[in-house]
Amino acid sequence: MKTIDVCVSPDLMHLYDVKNTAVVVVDILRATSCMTTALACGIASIRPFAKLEDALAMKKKGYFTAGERNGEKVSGFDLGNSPFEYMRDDLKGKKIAFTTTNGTQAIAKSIGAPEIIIGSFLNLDAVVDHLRKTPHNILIVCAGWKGKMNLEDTIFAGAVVELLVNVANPICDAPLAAQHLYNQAKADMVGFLKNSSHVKRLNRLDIHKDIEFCLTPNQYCVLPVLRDDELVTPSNI
Ligand code: 3SL
Repeated sequence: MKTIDVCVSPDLMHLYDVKNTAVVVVDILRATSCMTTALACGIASIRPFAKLEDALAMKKKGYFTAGERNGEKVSGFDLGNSPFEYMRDDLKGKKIAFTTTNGTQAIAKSIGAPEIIIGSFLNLDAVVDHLRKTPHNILIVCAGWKGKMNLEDTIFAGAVVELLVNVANPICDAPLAAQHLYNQAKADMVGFLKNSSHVKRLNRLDIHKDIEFCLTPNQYCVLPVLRDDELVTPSNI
């Protein structure tokens, strides 16, 4: 049976070997929820950048610039990090250069894996269906917050572990802990997370509707995949 593991912070990536591994990058609030929404709503591709200036430089190449630092839209960027911003008709078919405080850093640290996919509650079933079929071992990389773990990404990881229970074997305690957390949280994720650090941070920005949306499972049946430096939703996976 293939194995499943959870890296609770990108700062722990040195402990994991991504060769022969399908990596699922997750930043529930809000980067990977935003990426999922954007691609589901018809954006052609998203190029993730760890550095702000690298994303900004893509403007000259015709890309929309998008993302945040500390939760707020970067000055001079076209778009921020709310999923609702990506539902606009005029963005259909456009390319986006995207950088965020944690989510795109986690993608950068996953480079080298044969498969890098984007997970969120919004596309949970699409992620799980794909992971059932992959021949690779599975690693869920939680973006956390500036090197620290957070509850919402770990709960998502636990949902994946739970849904793959007969297909992938937890290889250490992190996937087991994540699974326990998910089972505690699943009946009321918004309530469970109300005292969590990032929910409190985002509440200060008055974006409660983003939080509720990002915690709603299976809004979209898309699987964003990193191909040639861009996140796309190919039909042949
Ligand atoms: O850190 C990130 O990648 C973001 O998703 C953070 S925020 O939700 O926009 O604050």
